[in-house]
Amino acid sequence: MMAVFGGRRRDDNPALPPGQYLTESFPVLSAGPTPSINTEDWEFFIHTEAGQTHRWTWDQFIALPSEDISVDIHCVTSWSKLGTGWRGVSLDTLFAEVETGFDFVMAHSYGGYTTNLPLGELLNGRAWMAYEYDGDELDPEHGGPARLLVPHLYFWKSAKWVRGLVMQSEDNPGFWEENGYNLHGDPWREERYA
Ligand SMILES: Nc1nc2c(c(=O)[nH]1)N[C@H]1C(S)=C(S)[C@@H](COP(=O)(O)O)O[C@H]1N2
Ligand SMILES: [Mo]
Repeated sequence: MMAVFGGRRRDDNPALPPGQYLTESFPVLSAGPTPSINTEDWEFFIHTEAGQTHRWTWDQFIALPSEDISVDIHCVTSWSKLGTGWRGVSLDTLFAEVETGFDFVMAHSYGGYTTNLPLGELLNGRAWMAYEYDGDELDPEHGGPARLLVPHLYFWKSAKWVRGLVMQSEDNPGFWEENGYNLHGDPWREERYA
């Protein structure tokens, strides 16, 4: 593949959504400090409307089937990075035993960040809990020990340091969505702001 950097040729690359430019670096965007999370204390949960909470310790999580993922990521601040390599657990795997009639999810992170997503867009091989980047354990500033990876939506939906998902009957806004970002965030439709 030919690399095309910034500038006026940026719109030529069909992998680039409208209004985006390519970057080779990996910028860090965090609304607050990087929490330090010990995997011994880490847990991940999915909470349903029936009051059920499915929980995974780090050892249970890491023992789940995982896959290598190569995807393009698109930040609403206009940088895109193509062909990023991750390892993670598909949300299909995590939701396999979860029974819910609710259509929306609020992702909650260590540190308090939240973001809302439609459940349907987390399933069918489109979203992961990523714990490796480029063959190494995920750097804390990029969301380690584990982050959400939902590459078909703007990258603010990929909650770093994610600790759990709460099922919701309605698409209530998360942190950035309450501050003017779009509820959905499809980069191909330029769903940047509300
Ligand atoms: N917990 C948490 N997750 C977050 C954020 C954040 O501030 N806190 N920022 C979001 C935004 S706006 C982007 S662009 C990406 C940035 O991920 P990176 O720092 O690994 O590039 O994380 C997203 N997930
Ligand atoms: Mo972002």
